[in-house]
Amino acid sequence: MRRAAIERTTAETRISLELCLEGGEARIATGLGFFDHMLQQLARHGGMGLLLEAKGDLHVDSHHLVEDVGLCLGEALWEALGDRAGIARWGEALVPMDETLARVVVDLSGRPYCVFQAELPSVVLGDGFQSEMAREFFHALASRGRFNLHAAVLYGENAHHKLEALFKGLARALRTAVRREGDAVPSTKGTLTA
Ligand SMILES: [Mn+2]
Repeated sequence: MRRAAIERTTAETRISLELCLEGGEARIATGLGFFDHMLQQLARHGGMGLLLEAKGDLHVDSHHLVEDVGLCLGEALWEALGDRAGIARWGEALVPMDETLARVVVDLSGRPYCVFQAELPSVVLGDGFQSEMAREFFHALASRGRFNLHAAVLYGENAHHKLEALFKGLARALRTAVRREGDAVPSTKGTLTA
């Protein structure tokens, strides 16, 4: 089973996370209902098991918590993938949600890079999730997960739809990329972790 557990405590957040790439239960509590909803999408449609408890300084705003969860999830993904032997490596998804269409493409290359293109209105969703934080989450995830992540909303109107389509796209793209197809490390360089 490819899995990893991360514990991270700072003056701003306290996070406990377990990720299993072979699936499993999703129990997610971040204190932000909308963020929980997005991470549930990621786990369910990504075929991942995800146990996450996160507490943060939400009285400041959602920035520290959302970014730090992204960092921890990225670190867990990096660890769970191990030597990456046999993985598909690339994954892509086009996900519509009503009037919105999102495109997410990943390369589990060992190289961090995030391109995030979405015109999002500056709004608060649910009990404190700022729409701007989606970009921070995607950047943190790609940075600590050391992979290329290109996420774009091609068109759409509703902020909830745009964000949900992005998270579902991320889920489907990762699900494809982490899938085992053989035994060899998929790189002419011979490694995806050096
Ligand atoms: Mn929804």
